[in-house]
Amino acid sequence: MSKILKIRARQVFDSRGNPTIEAEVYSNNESASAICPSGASTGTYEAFEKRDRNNKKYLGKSVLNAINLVNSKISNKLKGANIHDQTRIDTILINLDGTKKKTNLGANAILAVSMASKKLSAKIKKIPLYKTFLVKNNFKLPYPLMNIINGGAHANNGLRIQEFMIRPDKATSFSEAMRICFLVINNLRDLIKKKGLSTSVGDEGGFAPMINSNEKALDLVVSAIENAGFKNGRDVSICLDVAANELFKNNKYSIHSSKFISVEQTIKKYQKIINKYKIKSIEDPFGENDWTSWNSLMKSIKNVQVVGDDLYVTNLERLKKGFLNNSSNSILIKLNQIGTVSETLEVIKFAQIIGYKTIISHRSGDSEDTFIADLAVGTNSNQIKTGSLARSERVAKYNQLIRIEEELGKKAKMNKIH
Ligand code: 2PG
Ligand code: MG
Repeated sequence: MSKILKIRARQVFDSRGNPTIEAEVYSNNESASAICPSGASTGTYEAFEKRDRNNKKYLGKSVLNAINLVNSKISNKLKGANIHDQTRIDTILINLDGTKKKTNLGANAILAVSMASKKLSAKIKKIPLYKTFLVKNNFKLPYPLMNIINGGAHANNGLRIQEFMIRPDKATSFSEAMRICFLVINNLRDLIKKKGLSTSVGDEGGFAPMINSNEKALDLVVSAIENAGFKNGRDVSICLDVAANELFKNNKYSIHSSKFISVEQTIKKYQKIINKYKIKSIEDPFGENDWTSWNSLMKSIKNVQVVGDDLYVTNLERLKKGFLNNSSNSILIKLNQIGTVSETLEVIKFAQIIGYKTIISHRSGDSEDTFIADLAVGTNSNQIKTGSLARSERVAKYNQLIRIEEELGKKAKMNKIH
């Protein structure tokens, strides 16, 4: 049995330049580390991210208290634990914290330790990380959901919808999926340039041109798909993350323009853009407490992937509620919304049992850590959403999937989308 000797944490920086936690777990002369990501458009029900709000040195954003907790309480408690027993490690962490939202230790402290432990176990066993999750053979690669135009809380261009993504449905291998996205992105860059707009990128690597209407952004994406030689809705599909929590007031939504309109009108507009732009997936179309509207949308559209992110926050209780309410047909998975690897796997397992698609996701504040690439393959998740082909913290995850595909060789298959 390999035991945990000690755990050390340090403050590093995420892709937005904000402090975050890297934890390093030690055992048997080996160690492994993991970095916790951080969101900007967060759901109210997410696990708690611990920051030093009153410490002015880093404008209240440092994570030094959480780091002290890893180095003292967490390290002491996990010393001697079997590194290969992830469930027990995570249970110890959950119990040590003792709160529902992990407010004592902070989900960021807990998750960094949980992921680093998982990595160390794989390292000691000398097996690739993706082989240590739920799937034992017949590994499949996820389809990338590339966020090629950034808006909402991830850019300052006034675009109401947060993420305009493409999914290369035509691809029969992961490398081919990358090539298709590469072509569309390059064509999109040319189109944006021709319009005299900026081709600089937002937090997730997608372009963030100063356009202020969803439809103008969608027109650009369709033209880029066509200019690249593909058919929209067949070879490449458009997928959206509305992040509607940010666009909600007094039971009304301002998704389609700055004007707040009723849920019925909002659904009509959704139907219109779904048909016009052949949109195949919509994430967070309504707010995190608005269960009725989610259900109404599910009843009014067909053949569209409806994804719960802020709605479920990778939380089993909320997913069960959504299932009973027929709120969606897929779930976005973010480790730091719940705070441990084991709880994340429980949610994925349940989602797959009830027939929901699982989409593994980065956060808008992310790092060079590629844990989620392995998690996507190791859980047979249909899709992975990890930004565009820009910014190394995004590209790192795609590159890891290319390595996994290469290692699997002829056995590598793409997952099923439909
Ligand atoms: C989302 C995510 C990731 P954030 O809303 O899906 O794209 O953004 O990490 O800011 O919550
Ligand atoms: Mg989202």
